[in-house]
Amino acid sequence: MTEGKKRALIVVDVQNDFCPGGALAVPHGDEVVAPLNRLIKEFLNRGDVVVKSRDWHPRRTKHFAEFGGTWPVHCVQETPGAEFHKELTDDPRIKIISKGMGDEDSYSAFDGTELAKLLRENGVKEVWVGGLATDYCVKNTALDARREGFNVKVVSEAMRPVEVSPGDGQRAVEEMREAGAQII
Ligand code: VGL
Ligand code: ZN
Repeated sequence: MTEGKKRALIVVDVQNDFCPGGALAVPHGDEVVAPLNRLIKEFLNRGDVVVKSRDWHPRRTKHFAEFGGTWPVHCVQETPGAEFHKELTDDPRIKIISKGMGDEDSYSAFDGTELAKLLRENGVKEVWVGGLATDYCVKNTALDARREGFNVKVVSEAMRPVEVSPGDGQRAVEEMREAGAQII
């Protein structure tokens, strides 16, 4: 293990349902794949930690409009929509974190998961965050990473917003910056 500033890359929810053609498509969502693949390669080559989070919902959850929530049915466990984008790099060294298994809207990859523990056990000090969507899961993951005491870098070219309201993407960026995340 490297001394000092060990890094982790957190690839947030790059799943079919968040990409064009998916159930909750993020405009241009698939454009994050190429820059993320470059980062995955760089991090793995250096021996840094790479984590992929995935939205991993039961068919019935209050997260879905059908059961009183906000969103169309998406990323249901074991369905094609919940699979990672097929071009996203796969590697046995990558750790997978599943989230959203309950009834609450849980957007952060830290919420109800072992992510903070996993990062600490690996001596991580700094996390780099990218993926989908900027204004939900990327934002909440970056904010929680700050709360957990990590240095945070958010990779602009490797994320896209869903923008339920126009401007949500830019507001999310401001919020992350105000929380001490560096936008690169
Ligand atoms: C997400 C909306 C609903 C996300 C997840 O991954 O950003 N957004 N569930
Ligand atoms: Zn979801």
